[in-house]
Amino acid sequence: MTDNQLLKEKHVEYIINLDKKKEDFEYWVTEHLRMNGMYWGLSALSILNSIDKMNKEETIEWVLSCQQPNGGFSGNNQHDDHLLSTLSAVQILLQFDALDRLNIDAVVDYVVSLQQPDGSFFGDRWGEVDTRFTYCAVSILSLLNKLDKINQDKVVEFIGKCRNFDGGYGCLPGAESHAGQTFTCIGTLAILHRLHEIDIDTIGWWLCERQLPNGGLNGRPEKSSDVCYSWWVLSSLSAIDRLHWIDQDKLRSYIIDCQDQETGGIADKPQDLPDVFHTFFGLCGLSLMGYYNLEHIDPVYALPTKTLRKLKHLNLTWN
Ligand code: GRG
Ligand code: ZN
Repeated sequence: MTDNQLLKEKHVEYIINLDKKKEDFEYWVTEHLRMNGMYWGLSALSILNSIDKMNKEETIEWVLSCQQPNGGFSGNNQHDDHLLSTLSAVQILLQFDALDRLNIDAVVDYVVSLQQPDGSFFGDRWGEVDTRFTYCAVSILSLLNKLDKINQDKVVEFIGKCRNFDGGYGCLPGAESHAGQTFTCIGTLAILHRLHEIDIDTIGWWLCERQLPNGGLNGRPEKSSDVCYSWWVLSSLSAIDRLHWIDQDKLRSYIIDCQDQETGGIADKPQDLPDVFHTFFGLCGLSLMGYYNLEHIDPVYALPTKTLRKLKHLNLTWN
């Protein structure tokens, strides 16, 4: 147990040192996910108002070097393109104010080519379908002001098929409700300004029932709490204006207890080892709840609100 202190400086240290841990096993097993990792780390620094601690030019060059001939981005050099890494690449460039250096038309063609007749999206050329990929596609096109290039009604129709009786959403039609997938579906509907078409109170209840007696949130019934649901659940509640349906002070204490007092960083559960994914999403949760004077993160785009406000074409109705 700790007092309620957020170890801001230690978390900044933890993140900027991640790229120096090249002797670690974990560094190499996550090598193909470097683009996602870079987005989590950079965005965590943004929330902590320390984005200047990152080597801007070197990072931009590396991101641009991962754009493939088909327009999509890979997770690292010598890997294959995917919608997941393409969204992270756009999110990184946007935070560095470097979208003008991106071959936007190629990205848009890539995303558009992955939409299927039923409105769903493949994640890449290999044809896996998942509501995560729908969210990535819609977020990318919205950030680039190119949503008119896809069939948005079909997207909404497909998302509707992934909704379950409990109000939550799965990765495919008929799949179990999961908070992560619920974020992707609520986020997609929010971006397309179609949230008013769903039953907000039913999904609100399912989401707030994710809080456990220890204050943490789980991702579906009977599962244990995990800090990353402080994003997947809380962002969804925030987008539907139901953040006050959970006990925020108890969640704050849970996240604080997951900090590593020595190395900095936040873990999935108290006493576990920290990682950049849970560090970012733990900070996101605290930011959404308005604690510690953190930079505000947008619950739908998972980017700092101040960054999004520079994009005049966006209409952030949920903030
Ligand atoms: C820009 C924030 C952002 C996201 C991009 C990748 C993506 C779009 C969304 C991922 C949504 C998702 C499915 C999140 C859940 C991740 C997670 C913790 C999965 C663990 O699932 P299980 O079944 O864990 O291993 P539980 O907690 O259910 O035991
Ligand atoms: Zn987790």
